[in-house]
Amino acid sequence: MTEQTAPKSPVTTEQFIEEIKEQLKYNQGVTVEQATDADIYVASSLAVRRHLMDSWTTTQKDTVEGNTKAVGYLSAEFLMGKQLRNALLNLGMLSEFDDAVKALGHDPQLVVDAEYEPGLGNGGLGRLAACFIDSLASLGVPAFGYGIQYKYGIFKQEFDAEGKQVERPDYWLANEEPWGHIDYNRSQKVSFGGSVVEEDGKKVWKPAWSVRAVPVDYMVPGYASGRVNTLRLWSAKSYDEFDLLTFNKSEYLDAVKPQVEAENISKILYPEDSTPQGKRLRLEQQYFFVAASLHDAIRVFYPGQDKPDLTTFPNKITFQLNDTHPVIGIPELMRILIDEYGYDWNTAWDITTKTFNYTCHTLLPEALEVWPVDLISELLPRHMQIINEINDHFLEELKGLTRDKERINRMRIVTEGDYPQVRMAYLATAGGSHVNGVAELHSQLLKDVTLRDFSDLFPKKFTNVTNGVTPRRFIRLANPRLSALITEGLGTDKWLSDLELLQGLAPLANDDEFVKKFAEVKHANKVAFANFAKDRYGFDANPDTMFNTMVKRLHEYKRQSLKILALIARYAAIKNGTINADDVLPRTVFFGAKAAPGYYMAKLTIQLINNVARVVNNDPDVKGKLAVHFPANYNVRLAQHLIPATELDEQISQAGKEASGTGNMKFALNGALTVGTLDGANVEIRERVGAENFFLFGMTVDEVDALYEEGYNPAKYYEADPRLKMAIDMISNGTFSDGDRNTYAPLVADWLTKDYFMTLADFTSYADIQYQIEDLYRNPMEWNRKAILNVANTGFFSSDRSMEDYLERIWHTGPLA
Ligand code: T68
Repeated sequence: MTEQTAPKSPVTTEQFIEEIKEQLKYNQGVTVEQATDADIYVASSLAVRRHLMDSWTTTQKDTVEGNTKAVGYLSAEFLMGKQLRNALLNLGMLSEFDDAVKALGHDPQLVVDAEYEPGLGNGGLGRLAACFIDSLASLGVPAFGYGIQYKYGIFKQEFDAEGKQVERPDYWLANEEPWGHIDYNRSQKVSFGGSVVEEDGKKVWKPAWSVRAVPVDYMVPGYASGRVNTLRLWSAKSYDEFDLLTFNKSEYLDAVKPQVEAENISKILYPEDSTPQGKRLRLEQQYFFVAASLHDAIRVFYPGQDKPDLTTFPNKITFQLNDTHPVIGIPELMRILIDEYGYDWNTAWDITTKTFNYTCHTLLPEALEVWPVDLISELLPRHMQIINEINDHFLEELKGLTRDKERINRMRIVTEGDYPQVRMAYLATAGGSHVNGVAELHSQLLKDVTLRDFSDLFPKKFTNVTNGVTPRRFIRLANPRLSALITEGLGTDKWLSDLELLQGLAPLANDDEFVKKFAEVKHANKVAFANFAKDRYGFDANPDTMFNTMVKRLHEYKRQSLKILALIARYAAIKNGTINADDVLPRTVFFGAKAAPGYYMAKLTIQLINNVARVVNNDPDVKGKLAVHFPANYNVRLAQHLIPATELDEQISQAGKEASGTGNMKFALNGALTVGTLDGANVEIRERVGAENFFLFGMTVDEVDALYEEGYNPAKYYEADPRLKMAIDMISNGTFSDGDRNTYAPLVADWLTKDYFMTLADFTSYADIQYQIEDLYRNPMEWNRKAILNVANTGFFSSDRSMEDYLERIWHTGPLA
C-alpha cells in the first residue's frame, strides 16, 4: 500500500458545528438545547455521511467505468463494530468532531457511545470480512461487500444468578441507524420452491414463492484513499401481491401468511459458530443474499443492457466465497447463465469457475457444511438439477485424471445412499479457481488432510493467505496512546497505511526511555480499562496487577477449560500455601466469550468460569493475588477497550484446530505477549516476533496425531500432575457449586474419559510455563522490551497485506487509477 499521512479534515470545527445543527433542525427536528447525546450522534453521523457522499458516487462510477476488475466479497456475516469514529478517522475529522461536540455542550465519548453496535456476525469470520472491506477501500480497490442485514444480530449475552449464560434478542434496528441507506429502487426478486418443467426442450423453473431483496447500503470509507466502497446488506421484504383465491374465501390471515413469512428470511443471524445446523431457513438465507448479489452485480456492470455479453463477467468482478455459506452462488450463476441468458453448459461453466474463489475457515470436519439433497430439491429444484449435473461432469473430469476409483468416489460433490447430501466445500473447490486457507499451517493441513484428494489432483488451485486485521480500528481507534507513541517513535504516522513500518520500532526496544514510555502507555490503558469496567460492569480491576486475557468464542477446541483448570490450580496453591504468598505474582484474569445457545458443554464452561470468579474474588486468602472477571456480552466494542490494556494474551487451542485466529494478531500489535500453542497464525506470529518473545507450550500437530493414534487416556494425566488432580477434584467436590457435586459432573466426566481436545495432556506444560511468564513479568523493562518487539514485528498481520496477497494470488486485480 502506498504510505499515506493522515487525511486533512474537509471542515473546520466551526463548519462542523453548523452542519450538526442543520441536521438537528432538518432531520430530527430538535433544537440544540433539546438535543440528547443520541440526537447529537445521529446528527453528526448524518453530517459525516454527507462528506463521504461525493467520494462514494465517484467510486461507484469509476468501479463500473474503470478498467479494473472489482471484488465481490460474499459473506453471511460482517461484524462491523461501531461506525462513527471509524468514519471520522478516515476523513481526518476526529478532533473537529470532539471540539464541535464539546462546543455543543456534549461529551464526545457519550455521543460515540450512543451508537448501537451492529452484531451481524458470530466471531472471527465476520470480523475478518469487516477488516477486509476496510482494507480494500483503503487500498483503493473497487469492492462490494455483500451480505444480509439481519434484523436481530448475535444475541446479547447476560449471566443469571447461577452464572449461566442467558441469551437476549439483539434488536439493534430498534434504534435510529443513520449509516444504512435503504434503496427500495434497486431491489431484486428472489424465488423459491416450485418445480422444473420442460418447455421447448428447455428446463424452466416455476417457483412457488418469491421474496423481495431490498439493499441497505453502507459506505465503506478508505483511510486516506479518497475512496468509498459499498457494503450492500440485503433485507427481505414481502411483495404486496398476495393469494387472491384464499383472500376471496375471506381467509385474510391465511392469505397474508406468505408475506409475513417472507420477511423471516433476514430476521435473525444464526448464532452457531463452527457447527452448521442444516436448517431450512439457513439455506433460504444463503440463497437469498447470494442470488440478490449476483443479479445486482449484473445490473451494476451491464447497466440498461437486456442481453449483455456475460462472457466478460469474470473481467468485471471476482467473487470471494467467505466459507461455504455463499456456495449456492455457483449453481445460481450457472442457472442465470443457462436459463436466463441462454448460454450452453460449457460456456456457463467457464464463466462460473473464473468468477468464484473459496476461502475455508475451519479444520473441524463437523464444521464443513453439507445440505440434504431432499432439502435443496424442495427449496431450489432447478439448482439441485444443476448441482447433479456439475457432479456428473466433475466425476467425468476426474476419470481423466486418475484411475483410483475410490478416490473418485470420495470426491463426489453429491454423496450416494439413502440420504444423499451435497458437500458444499467440495462444490466450492470444484466450482472456483482458487481455494485458500487462512494461515500457513491451516492451508497446509487443508492440502494434507481436509481436501487432500482435491489438492493432489488440482494442486494449482490451492494457496494460502494469512489473515490480518485493520490497524485503523484495532490500533489507532482502540489504542490512541500507543498510536501516538508509535508515531513519535517512527517520526511519522504513515504506519497506519503501511504497517510494516512498525519494524522501525525494533531498535527502540533497546532505548530505556522509549521502553519506559511504552510501559506508561500500557499502564494508562490498564487504568482506563479499569475505569471503563467499573463504570460499565461494576467490578474493580487493579491496574497494578498483570492483566491476562482470554477472549474468543467459547468452544471446546479453543480450550477455555485449560485456562480455568490452571487458574483453579493456582488458586489452590496460593490458598494451601504450596506457593509462598510473597512469591505470587498478582494477576487479574479476564474472560470474554459467547457460547452457541445449543452448545451444552460450552455453556457449562461459562457457568464454571463465572463461579470460579465468584469464589476466587470473594476469598480473602487470595485477595490482591488473583482476581477473575468475566464481563458479559463480549463484542467489538469490548475488544477495543480490553485488548490495549492486556499484557498477556491466551491463544491455547489444541494444535491443528484453530484455522488462524485474528485476536492473536490484535493483541500482539497492541503490545501483549502471547502464551500459545503452535496452532493457526500463532506459528507465524512466533516466527516473526522471535521464539524468545513468545511463550510456547503444548503438543504440536504431529504429537497430537501420534497420541490419537496410540490411544489417548486422559485419566493418566489427571493422576500424573497433582496440580491438575487438585483442580479437577475441587470442581467435582462442589467448591464452585456450593457443595453440589453434580453441577459440573458432565465436564469432569468428559475430561477424565474423552477429552477430545487433549486439555489434560497439555496441562502440565501450560502450568509450567507460567513460572517463566511470571519471572519475566517481574522484570518490567525486559517484559516491555519484548512487548515492543511484538508490536514492531507484527506489521505483517495488517489486513492491508492480506488484501494485497489476495489481489496478487487470487483476484488478479488492483486499485482504481
Ligand atoms: C474463524 N471461523 C476461525 N467461523 O475459527 C478462526 N462458522 O480461526 C479464523 O481466524 C477466523 O474464522 C477468520 O478466518 C469462524 O469464525 C464462524 O464464525 C462461523 C459462523 C457460522 C458458521 C460457521
